Amino acid sequence: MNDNPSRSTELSANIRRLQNRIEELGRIGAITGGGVWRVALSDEDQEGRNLVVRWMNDLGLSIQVDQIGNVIGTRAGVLDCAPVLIGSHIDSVATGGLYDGALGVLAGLEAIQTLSEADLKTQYPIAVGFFTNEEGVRFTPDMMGSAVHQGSLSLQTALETVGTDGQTVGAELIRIGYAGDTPVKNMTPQAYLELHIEQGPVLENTNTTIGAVTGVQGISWTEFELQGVSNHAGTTPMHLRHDAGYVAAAIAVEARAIATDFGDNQVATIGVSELTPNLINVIANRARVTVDLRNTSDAKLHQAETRLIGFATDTAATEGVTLEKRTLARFSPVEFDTVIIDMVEKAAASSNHTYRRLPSGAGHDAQMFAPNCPTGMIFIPSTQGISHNINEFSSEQDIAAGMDVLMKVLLELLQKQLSN
Ligand code: HGY
Ligand code: MN
Ligand code: MN
Repeated sequence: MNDNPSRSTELSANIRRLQNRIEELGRIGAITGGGVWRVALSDEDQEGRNLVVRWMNDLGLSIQVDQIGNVIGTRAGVLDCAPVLIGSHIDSVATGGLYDGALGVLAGLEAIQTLSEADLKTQYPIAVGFFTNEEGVRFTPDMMGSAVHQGSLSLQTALETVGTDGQTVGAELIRIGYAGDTPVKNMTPQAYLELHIEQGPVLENTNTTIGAVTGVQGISWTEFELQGVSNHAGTTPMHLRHDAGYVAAAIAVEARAIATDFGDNQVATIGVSELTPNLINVIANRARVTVDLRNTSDAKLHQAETRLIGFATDTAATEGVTLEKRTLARFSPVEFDTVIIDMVEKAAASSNHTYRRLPSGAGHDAQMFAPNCPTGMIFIPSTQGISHNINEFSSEQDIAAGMDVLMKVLLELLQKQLSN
């Protein structure tokens, strides 16, 4: 075993092997025409998990599956203590790309394999993990597994969560064989690091290769269930209508108005809008609509939520439609560790990669670790800023740059005493 950390500067990962793994994992749940469907706790997620666990086994990692199905593989260090953890997710949205989440997990595997092939001993153990249900499209909230791992969501609440198809998280974990017995909240890493695609246009539009991520913006997911009265589209006078479809549409228009009026970083998305009976000549008696609000400022996000809910409540009352609302996810903005942000910038500069600081518009498992240990993220560009779309793409050159920065920061973390 080589314990000369200075040799570590010569370490370079095998990008072809990383690309091959991205493509191999991408064949699981592959959508004809491109992209992946690997929704949390589905058969496809199970198959993807099994593949990554096989790769962890091939590397001789000590593998733990916890009670919410998070999987962490660890390579021992000189010290017998909590590891430096590289993580992300392998579940996807229903119209996912090859890189969202998968890049971070497979880059972690590649980093460990590179260390082992160099026979390099590290002070701290290093671990790579994938967390259950990061996307939150079948079971809410998103980042479920990492939230339970770090104690901000109770295991029981998560296991009892009923998905969009009526199944519970607990039952599905058992069905796919990932209801582990390692207790959750069992580990706070020395540090947590995540390589991820930006999923937005900033890096590409500014010709920048590396993002030194400063934090994650606040996220608010609300579901409105509206109950009106079905009636004939032609015979029912307008003043006698209780049109759930109209209220759902009004909520959608108001969500966009909030983003327009607030400006700055405020975004608003109507992701789900379902009418019942959904027929051209029938006034909808039921509607389900979801609103995703995000802002880097928690205070402004609260203002946006208050305006949205006030509008929805008043509009439903005026229309004589009952309204039930459910908060599906609510995360305040988080800041990442300035020491790690500096490390990312220094590592990028040392390899002459262009870099810049930016907040993350998307949620990530990293945000669940940020309150508890030094945490940071490295972004690489998304072509045309596209993600949560089958056309998501990042170039091999940018992946190599992200891997290069990850290795450099990792090696520093693995040998460095970090103040907690
Ligand atoms: O919703 C998000 O930002 C993440 O993709 N789960
Ligand atoms: Mn992701
Ligand atoms: Mn995602």
